Amino acid sequence: MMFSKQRLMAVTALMSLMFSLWAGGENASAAQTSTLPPQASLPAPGPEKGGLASLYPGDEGIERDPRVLYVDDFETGTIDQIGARWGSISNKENIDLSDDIHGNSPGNKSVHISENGHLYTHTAGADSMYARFYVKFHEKTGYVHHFVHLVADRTPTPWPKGGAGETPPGDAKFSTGIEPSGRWGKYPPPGIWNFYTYWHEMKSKWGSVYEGKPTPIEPGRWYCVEAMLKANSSPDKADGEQAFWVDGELYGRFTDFRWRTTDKLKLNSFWLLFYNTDQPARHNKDPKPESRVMEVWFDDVVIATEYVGPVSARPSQGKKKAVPSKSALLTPGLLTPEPGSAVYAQKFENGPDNFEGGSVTDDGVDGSKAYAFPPKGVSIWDTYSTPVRESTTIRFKLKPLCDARTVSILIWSKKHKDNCRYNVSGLQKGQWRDVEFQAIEARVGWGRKGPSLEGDVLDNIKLVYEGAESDRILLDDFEICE
Ligand SMILES: [Ca+2]
Repeated sequence: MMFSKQRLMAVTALMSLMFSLWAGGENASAAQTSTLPPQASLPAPGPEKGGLASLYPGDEGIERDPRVLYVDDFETGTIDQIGARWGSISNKENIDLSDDIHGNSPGNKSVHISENGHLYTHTAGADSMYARFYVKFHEKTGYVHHFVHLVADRTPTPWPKGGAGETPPGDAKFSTGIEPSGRWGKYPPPGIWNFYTYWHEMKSKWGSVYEGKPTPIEPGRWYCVEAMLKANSSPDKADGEQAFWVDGELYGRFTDFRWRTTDKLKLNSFWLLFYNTDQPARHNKDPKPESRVMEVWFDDVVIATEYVGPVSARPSQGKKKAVPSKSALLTPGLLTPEPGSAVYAQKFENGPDNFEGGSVTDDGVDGSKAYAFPPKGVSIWDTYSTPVRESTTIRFKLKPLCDARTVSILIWSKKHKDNCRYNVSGLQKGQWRDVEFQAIEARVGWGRKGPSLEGDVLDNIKLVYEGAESDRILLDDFEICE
């Protein structure tokens, strides 16, 4: 729960910011407002004063505030276009636009998901993330398995990564889900709001749960929900936080987290998720799971580095459409550094170079040569050498001529005197697969929970898989980029 000391500090910071703005005089504010709405130069009002949304009646123009990371009011575009700008959509056939809107809606449409589906997107990296959204469960809703998540991911991909039951390394990932939970049948569906949280110091491999105010969620009613994650200020400090608000009321605030072990790990991913299985009905001893209707509506997503708050008042013309945001991953180099130039490239047209363990063969990409290797592997040593930076990238193509679906990649680390590992799974016999990953994704240990290759030198690689001695996988278009 909230410490009064922190409240005092927040008020002090707000006052000093206000004083500095006043002291700046007219010229300073004129310079700031040429392209930004005038509200953008105001200090952010805290939760007690309505938040950023109070500066933008009806959310009008809120997407142009520099503190705002992402906006979608679902007023623009088709489901396909919405999926494209978010970057990842799943079970598209279960997602449609609806005219069911909340009482303060400045628009005409919401997004509606049946059974299972998600929209997943990325923002510029930030040290704190506030995600406000409106949500309504179907009046006959059952219990929900997993729901909306805020994520810090060092090596973001357009698609959400799994990770259930895995403790993430402190320099790679942390996340929290704002989720409805029946708390083992204690509350009627969908339950109460709670946090479901994963980070490197979590107590069990299945994450940690944080219950807030135990007010049951009413099915069939719109709510304004806002979840916040604030990273610890430095790697050795346990001063991270998380909090959530319902209709502008603080329901839970949890402090003293050491979410991350490096400042390079930023909050940058948002997962509007509706994930259902039969598990929560069993866990909550739902007496009539067959009568449940698993549907949810979302609207007015605003993600910011400050508290947003519920929509305040009406837009100037009664209704408005936002200029919706797009995933930060769609702007090359914004979130992950672009791979540098190639320090080594091999297409096997002139032989194997220093690759060992297999042999050059035909049937490469587009009728070229490739390198065929058996289960015990292919490796290359002392042929290239490059310091591992954030941008250092390994690329190649694989095509199994056998039933193997997973290839393990081993990179020997001089620094850790152990192999760093990365796995490629889901390979299909007879099909080329493009593999690309950042060198810092390779980590020590079978479960890849140890340290990464960060700060090491990349000068070797080995690829192995399980199979019969006569099995072969083709390797082609191998490339190491700085
Ligand atoms: Ca809307």
